[in-house]
Amino acid sequence: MSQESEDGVHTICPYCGVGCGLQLQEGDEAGEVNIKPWFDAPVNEGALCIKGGAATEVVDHEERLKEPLIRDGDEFREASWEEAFGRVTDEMERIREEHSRNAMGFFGSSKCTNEENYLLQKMARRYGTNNVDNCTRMCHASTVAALRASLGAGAMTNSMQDLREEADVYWIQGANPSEQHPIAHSKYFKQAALEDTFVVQIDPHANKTTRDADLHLQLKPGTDIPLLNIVLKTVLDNDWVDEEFLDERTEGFDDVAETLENFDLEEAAETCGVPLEDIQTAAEAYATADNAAIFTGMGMSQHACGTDNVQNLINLALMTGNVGRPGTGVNPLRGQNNVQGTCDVGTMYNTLPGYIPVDDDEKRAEVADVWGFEPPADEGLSNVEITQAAGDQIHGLYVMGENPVISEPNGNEVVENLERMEFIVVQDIFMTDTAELADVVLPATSWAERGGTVTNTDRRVQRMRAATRVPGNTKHDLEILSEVGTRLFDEGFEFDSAEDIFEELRQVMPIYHGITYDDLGLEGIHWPCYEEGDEGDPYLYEESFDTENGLGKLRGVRHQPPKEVEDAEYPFVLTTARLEEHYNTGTMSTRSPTLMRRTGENFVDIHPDDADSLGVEDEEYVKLVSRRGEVVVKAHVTDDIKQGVIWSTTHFPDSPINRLTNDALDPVAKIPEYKASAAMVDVEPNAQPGD
Ligand SMILES: Nc1nc2c(c(=O)[nH]1)N[C@H]1C(S)=C(S)[C@@H](COP(=O)(O)OP(=O)(O)OC[C@H]3O[C@@H](n4cnc5c(=O)[nH]c(N)nc54)[C@H](O)[C@@H]3O)O[C@H]1N2
Ligand SMILES: Nc1nc2c(c(=O)[nH]1)N[C@H]1C(S)=C(S)[C@@H](COP(=O)(O)OP(=O)(O)OC[C@H]3O[C@@H](n4cnc5c(=O)[nH]c(N)nc54)[C@H](O)[C@@H]3O)O[C@H]1N2
Ligand code: SF4
Ligand SMILES: [Mo]
Repeated sequence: MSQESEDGVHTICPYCGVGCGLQLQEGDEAGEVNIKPWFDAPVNEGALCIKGGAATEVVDHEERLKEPLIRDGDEFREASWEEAFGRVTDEMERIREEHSRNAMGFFGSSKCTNEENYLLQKMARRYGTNNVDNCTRMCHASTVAALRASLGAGAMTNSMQDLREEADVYWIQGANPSEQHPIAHSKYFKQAALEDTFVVQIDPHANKTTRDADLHLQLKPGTDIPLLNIVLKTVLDNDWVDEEFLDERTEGFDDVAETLENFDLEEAAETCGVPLEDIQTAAEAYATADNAAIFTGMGMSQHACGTDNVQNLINLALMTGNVGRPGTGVNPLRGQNNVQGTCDVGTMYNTLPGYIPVDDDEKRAEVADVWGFEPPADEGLSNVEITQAAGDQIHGLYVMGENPVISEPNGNEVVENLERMEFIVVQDIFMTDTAELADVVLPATSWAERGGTVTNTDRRVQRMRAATRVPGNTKHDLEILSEVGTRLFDEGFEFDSAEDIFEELRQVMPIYHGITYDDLGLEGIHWPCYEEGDEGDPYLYEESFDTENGLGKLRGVRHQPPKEVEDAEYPFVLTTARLEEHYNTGTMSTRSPTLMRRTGENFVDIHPDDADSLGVEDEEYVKLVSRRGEVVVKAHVTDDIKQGVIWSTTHFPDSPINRLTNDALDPVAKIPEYKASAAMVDVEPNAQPGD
């Protein structure tokens, strides 16, 4: 309470990973809250984007879930918490007895705090399974895999502040920070771009980030590896390699050199659909800058070759010595407000809290000492794999704050599979398309109604604080998990507060070990923070990498076309991405009047030449069809998109684009190929969304 003042409480925006601070003040009615700027907020100093500014519109929304619901035939009926808890624990126990400990899956939530996710993954492991995961699997899993293997930590190498002050070049590949991380962009990167930072953007779609770009390379989706191989070869051929850095701090360069030996520059440029000279101009700008920084996003990560895509960016950074200094590095801007933290605390099928591999016997024993039970050593299934195995290996699912029916690829199959599940419990703040398939729906409190910690994109752990009373019969995610855990296992799940859980969490997580609630204060602390009083590191790898031998690892990679490419029947490459004014599966943003005012329905961007040959008019409804499904959306005829490519969004559950996307996975990180499927445009007169 000490942080409260008459201006309300200090907390963190619930949308993206930038981690903007804001102040919340309670209104007269339960659930009613108002936003005030927090001018000293460490990340944003009072600024908010359109989503942050409208964030309270969903807090006291009339459609909030307020009572536990239990399925009764095709309908739901309201139930008491006692009945709902009883049903959840009975079913979980039954599933383990009738099938096995690995017949349940658990989805954590990057909308929830570190403490809540910590408790969820602990519950999964106490149940006996590592089938626990979060939305990072659909997001930056491949980035994290490549960064961890080659540099050591699966996070931004640098901080927004040093990137703003020191970088001479921004290399932005497959990311749109101006719209997806708007305050990071307006407060940090745009300022630099307006001064003298040279901006290269590599994206099939022009967007607001393009306005600051000095050079936009409009490549065909799925051709990032050949584009980067042109860059690497150009660096080599022109002796722009940082020999000293390569010799002293890296290994694996020979492998890259070998990959590029018989590499045909012209042919590769043709594959990418970008003029060779433009790629070479970009290469020169990056390689000859004093400090050059890479930003990487979903355009790189969401491919079946996502891990290799990011590895090639790491190859570029290491070859030119652009890591380990302010203004450099390889920087994934993380997605949800707490996706970084959700991964940090071990809500993943292969790592315990603090990125301890589940099969590391020694470290697992240390965790077991604190937990009082041994977590399982066998890797679990990822969230997409859990859905794919529904009805076969997986019979029960605990979903906290995810919406796989709309967010996972090949959505028709997701629905079919979830319908085959014996038991699903969904814990959410709204009735979602996933909750519609559940047996029990538990109403959670929202971000404005509870406290805890979240970790933003540059690894800053910050406190959220409750601003308002709890509406209806909702409960905090933490209370729900604590109750379910205690009923199932008696011990290990009783906590009085989020801080109590944090105290346990720091015992098993060396990278958070030095952080306490008191020290977090209003500024937060960057991890790694091993001992109390450590300041944390705003940028990583000054002296050495966090790999076993301290060296950064290069590895040559070759072009791998998307798993499904266009053909006579499905002649377009469909790629999917985001809008500034909407958010993921739209559960929150489509309920926000301010956000709906700007864009109220889904659409597809089609190049004018393609529209001409199809006979499509601007604003006309068209049916998009792939091998897996179809959806009706409005056509936007625009040369923002590359010819031969069509571009749509995931935000509108009424026209769910994931009914079309391909569920091919990256073999290392298991991320789906959301950014390239083959599709056709069917010009049906009078088609309407929902047809
Ligand atoms: N406003 C808003 N902000 C958000 C979100 C939101 O939904 N709305 N979601 C949050 C989340 S969860 C995440 S993960 C982040 C994501 O933030 P970003 O990483 O910026 O994600 P996207 O917009 O999906 O994709 C980025 C760009 O990749 C491009 N692209 C598509 N295919 C390719 C390709 O093959 N190669 C290349 N080089 N580019 C390609 C798209 O055109 C798009 O401009 O945003 C977070 N912030
Ligand atoms: N085609 C395509 N598909 C994609 C992507 C893409 O670019 N293209 N992007 C992928 C990416 S990057 C991501 S991150 C995923 C996102 O996929 P999801 O995580 O499934 O989508 P969200 O809409 O963020 O779902 C969050 C859920 O949490 C609920 N929620 C909000 N606050 C709380 C809370 O306090 N407690 C609880 N219990 N619940 C809460 C929301 O109502 C919502 O239902 O989508 C992926 N899907
Ligand atoms: S940039 Fe992200 S964290 Fe900041 S106000 Fe906007 S949505 Fe919220
Ligand atoms: Mo994401």
